[in-house]
Amino acid sequence: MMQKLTVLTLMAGCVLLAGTSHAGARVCSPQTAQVVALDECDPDTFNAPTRKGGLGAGGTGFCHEVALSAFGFATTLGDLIDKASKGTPDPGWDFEPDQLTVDQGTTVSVVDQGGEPHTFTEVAQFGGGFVEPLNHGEPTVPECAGGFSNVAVARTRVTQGSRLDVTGLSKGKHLFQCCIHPWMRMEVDVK
Ligand SMILES: [Cu+2]
Repeated sequence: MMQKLTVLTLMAGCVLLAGTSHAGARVCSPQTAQVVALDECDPDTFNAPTRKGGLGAGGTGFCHEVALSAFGFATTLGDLIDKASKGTPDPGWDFEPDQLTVDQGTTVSVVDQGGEPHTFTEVAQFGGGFVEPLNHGEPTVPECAGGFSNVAVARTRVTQGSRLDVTGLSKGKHLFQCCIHPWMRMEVDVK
């Protein structure tokens, strides 16, 4: 089900971008592999103009709280944190696909189709992110340390509707995770 959805989404994305004057060839080229970051947030609600303080107070509350936690570390995290702390994080928050095999030189292009900011951060080993209550006891991996105040982390951020291109990957196995929701993990194998 999720696989099918992803494929349809990618096709739609390709057509959409091909219609614009710039990025068409690049996005639809076989040398680009797409990854989709998914979450359970409604981007429209999240971005509602009624929001207070710029982070969706007019929205559902749920995603609003999670977003604030990502930036401020201080808000109640509700269901998401509850599930994460029990070791059963919400599977709706995910990178698709879970594994990708690409030729060297391929651009891995990550689009965020949820309503939340994520990061697509290469790590030596999977582990916790920088929002400790979401880590299920795993220590923060060094690559995520400092959160968005660390420019190396900030540059891997993918906000709702935006795209992050990862280029120059060496041959071998690469691990990527979200530094906010650390159960969002995937492997890219470069041939
Ligand atoms: Cu995330």
